[in-house]
Amino acid sequence: MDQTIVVTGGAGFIGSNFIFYLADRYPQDRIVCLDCLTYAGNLSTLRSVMDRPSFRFVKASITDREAVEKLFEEEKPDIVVNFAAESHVDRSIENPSVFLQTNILGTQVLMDACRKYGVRRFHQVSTDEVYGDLPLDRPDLFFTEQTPLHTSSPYSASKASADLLVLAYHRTYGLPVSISRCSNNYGPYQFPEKLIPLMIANALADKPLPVYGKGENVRDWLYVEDHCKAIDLIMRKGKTGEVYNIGGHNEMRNIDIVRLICKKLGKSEDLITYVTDRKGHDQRYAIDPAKIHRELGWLPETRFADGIERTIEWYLEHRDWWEEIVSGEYRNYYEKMYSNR
Ligand code: NAD
Ligand code: TDX
Repeated sequence: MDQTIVVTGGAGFIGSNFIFYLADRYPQDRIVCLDCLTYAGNLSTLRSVMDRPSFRFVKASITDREAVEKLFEEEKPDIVVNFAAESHVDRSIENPSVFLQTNILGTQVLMDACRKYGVRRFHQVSTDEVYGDLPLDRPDLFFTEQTPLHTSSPYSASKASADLLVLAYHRTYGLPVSISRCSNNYGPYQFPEKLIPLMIANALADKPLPVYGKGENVRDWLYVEDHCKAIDLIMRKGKTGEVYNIGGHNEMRNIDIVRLICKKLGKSEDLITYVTDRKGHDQRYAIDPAKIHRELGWLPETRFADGIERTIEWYLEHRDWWEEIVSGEYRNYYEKMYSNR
C-alpha cells in the first residue's frame, strides 16, 4: 500500500464520487471511509468498492472522539479528507443544532486526531457559500480566496466557522491543512433534496416543480468529477495553510435549469410552481478559480451540456437508488417542507 487515505462522509454524494475517483486512479492506496450514515448517507452507493481488500468502511460519527481515535490508531492515515457534513441549507434553517455539532465540532475532533497521529495532510472540503452572495446586477464580481467570509444561513455559518478553526489549527499547532471552497456540484448519487435531482425526480413523477421565489437566483455549477479531481490535486500538491476556490465559470439561473430539465425529459413547463422563497436566500454565487489553475494547473473538463445529459441519464438508469429514498423517511421531510409552501 502506498498511502492510507481516510475519507469522511464517503457514503454521501461528493464523498462517494471521490472514493470512486481514488479507487480508479490509485489502486495501490488504501481507502478508509468513515461515515455515520445519516439520512444522506447510503451504503449501497459504495457497493462497487466494498469488496476491495484495499477498502474499509467504518460506521461512526466524526463527533465521536473515541471512535475517531480508535480508527486513527488502527489505520495511521497519511491523509484525511473531510466531506462529512450536514449539507442542506433548508434543513439548517429548520434545525441548526446538528449543523454546528457535525460541521464545526466534528471537524475539531478530526483535527485533534490528526495532530495526535501525525497525519501529513488534513483537507477540509468547504463551500463557496462561506463568502455569502453577490448581487445579480454585478456580473463583473466573483469570489476570490480574499473575499471576506459573510454567511447567510446556519449551514454556511457552520462551514465558515469550521474553515476558521482549520486555519487556526494550522497557525497555532502547525497542522498541515488545506481548504477547498467549491461551487454547486451536480452528478450521480446526489440526494434528491437538492435542486437538480429533486427536479428530475418530480418531473419524472409529473409532480409540481417547486421553484423558490422568482427562480432568478444564480448558481455556478460544476460536474462532481471535476470537483474530485481538484481536491485530489490540492491534497497531494497544494500548499499547506492555503485556501483554493474551485469552480468552472458556469453560472445559471435556477429557472433555466428547471426549464432545461423539463425539455430534456419531454415534460411540460406547466409543472413549474413558484413557491415561497427560502429565508435569507443567497442571490448569486460565482467563483474565480484563477488560483487553482495558476498553481496546480486545474481546469474543469466536463461542459455543463454534457454533464447534465450524463446526470439525467444516470437518474433514469438508477431509479431504484433514488426511488427508495423518495418513498422512505424522506417523504415526511418533503411533506413538511413543501406542502402549503
Ligand atoms: P451529502 O449530504 O450528500 O453527504 C454527507 C455525508 O456525510 C453523508 O454520507 C452523511 O452520512 C455523512 N455524515 C453526516 N454527518 C456525519 C457525521 N457526524 N459523521 C460522519 N459522517 C457524517 O453532502 P455532499 O453534497 O456530498 O457534500 C459533501 C461536502 O462537500 C460537505 O462538506 C459540503 O459542505 C461540501 N460541499 C458540497 C457542495 C454541493 O454542491 N453538494 C458544494 C461545495 C461543498
Ligand atoms: O426545491 C428547491 N427549489 C429551488 O428553487 C430547491 C431544493 C432549491 N431551489 C433553489 C435554491 C437555490 O437557489 O435552487 C438553488 C440550489 O439549491 P440547493 O440545491 O439546495 O443548493 P444550494 O442552496 O445552492 O447549496 C448547495 O451548494 C453549496 C449545496 O447544497 C451545499 O451543500 C453547497 O455547499
